[in-house]
Amino acid sequence: MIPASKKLADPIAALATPMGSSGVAVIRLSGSGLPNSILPLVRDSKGRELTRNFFVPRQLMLVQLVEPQNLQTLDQCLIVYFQAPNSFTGEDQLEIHTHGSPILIKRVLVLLATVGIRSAYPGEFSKRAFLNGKIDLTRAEAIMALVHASSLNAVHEAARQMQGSMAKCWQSLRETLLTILVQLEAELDFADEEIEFSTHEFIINKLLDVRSSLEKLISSAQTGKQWQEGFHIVIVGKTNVGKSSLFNKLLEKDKAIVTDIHGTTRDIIEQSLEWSGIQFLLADTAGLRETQDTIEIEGMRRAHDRVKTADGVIIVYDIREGFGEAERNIANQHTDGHILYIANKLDLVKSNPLSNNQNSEMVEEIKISCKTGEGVDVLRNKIIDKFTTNQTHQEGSVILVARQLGILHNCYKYTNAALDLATNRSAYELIVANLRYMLEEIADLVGEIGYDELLNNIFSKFCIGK
Ligand SMILES: Nc1nc2c(ncn2[C@@H]2O[C@H](COP(=O)(O)OP(=O)(O)O)[C@@H](O)[C@H]2O)c(=O)[nH]1
Ligand SMILES: [Mg+2]
Repeated sequence: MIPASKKLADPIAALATPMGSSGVAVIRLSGSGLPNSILPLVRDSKGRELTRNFFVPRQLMLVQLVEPQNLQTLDQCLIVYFQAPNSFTGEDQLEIHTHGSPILIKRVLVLLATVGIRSAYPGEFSKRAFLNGKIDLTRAEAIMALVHASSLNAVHEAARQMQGSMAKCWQSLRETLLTILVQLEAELDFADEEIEFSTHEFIINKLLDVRSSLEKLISSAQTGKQWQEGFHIVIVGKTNVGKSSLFNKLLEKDKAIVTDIHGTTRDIIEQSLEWSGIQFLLADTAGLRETQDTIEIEGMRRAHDRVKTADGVIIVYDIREGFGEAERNIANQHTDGHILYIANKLDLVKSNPLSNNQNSEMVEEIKISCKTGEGVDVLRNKIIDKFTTNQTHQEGSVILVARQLGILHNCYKYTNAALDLATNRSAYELIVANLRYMLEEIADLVGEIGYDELLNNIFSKFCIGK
């Protein structure tokens, strides 16, 4: 059997940039034997053979890539060498910067395989970085989050996490938990009877600290989720008021069908878009009216559901009819109060002022015309303002992958259980158990790196023989 460490260093290669025609493509290599193993595939700019000394760490070297059988040149390219352990993976690493030709890239990958450098599995570089202690799991996940970021805010957040912001949070939580655990276990070992009152107080206070940090994290993760996935905005209103026209206008494309026939839109039509670096998911819905049509009824049900869960609701009505009961009913379903009232078809009142409905209820509305485009820009800015304020992406708000969010919720559950037990001054062994569950979850999250050191560190500060 190959020893684990040997297996790990097995050299791998992968295209790090998207496959397609481009100025430059980067092929990444990692593992043992580099750069020696690629020597048959490279020559210097004059066509001379190279030795491994040619590759000075962290310097871009100009080389020719050649077919090893007939030395035919494939490309002139740049190679940079990162010497272990000073590389992303912690292994010897190379980056080959070729021109971005898909045929060339495939050929290079085949040639690399012929010299014993196989194609990497998805995520294998990051996995190696983790296994070699270069990054913890939260940082590995931050790299994924950065690659898939859907807004500028998400990019900033991922960058912070790559620098270890989440790892620090978890680490500090872990330290607090360990402090409580150590104190409690020591007392349980040495005390014959009751736990001292001061210890009891200490445990309660520390657990309250833990709970409040967890609450902060959970709430900022919820905001973070919106920044990552986009703010969900739904357009609702009666039929024929111009919802689909507005949807198209905001998207600046003709996506939803617009006709003067009532009940044209039946299903929810969605489109994501970005304004000022913020991601939105805009939804057009079936108009609300009395109908026997089964499909339309289902469409309306879905529209109502959306109103309840959306981050923002845009209620559209015909300016000539004004805001009435139907619109008020929709507004009542959305409890967060993130609603904009849009009086559409302004052009028609301008051309016929008498058509304005005097019975319209007073609401703070934005008057627009989807036909002329008047007011649509104002509305767009209002959407950004209204639906994203109070949710400003601050330093503290975090975007967590589902796995981390799950662990956060579990920890919250265990902390509450421990607090209940501690308040009753009973079953301290169960508090210990809850603390241990949490520590296990967190260890899963960040990996076991540094666990022993951390324990030693905490024990060294703790005077057990008091
Ligand atoms: N005059 C005028 N007509 C509009 C305006 N917005 C939409 N319409 C028309 O109203 C009708 C219904 O529009 P549509 O967007 O399908 O409404 P929906 O049922 O709410 O989605 C269509 O004939 C549109 O051309 C507007 O601002 N002014
Ligand atoms: Mg429609």
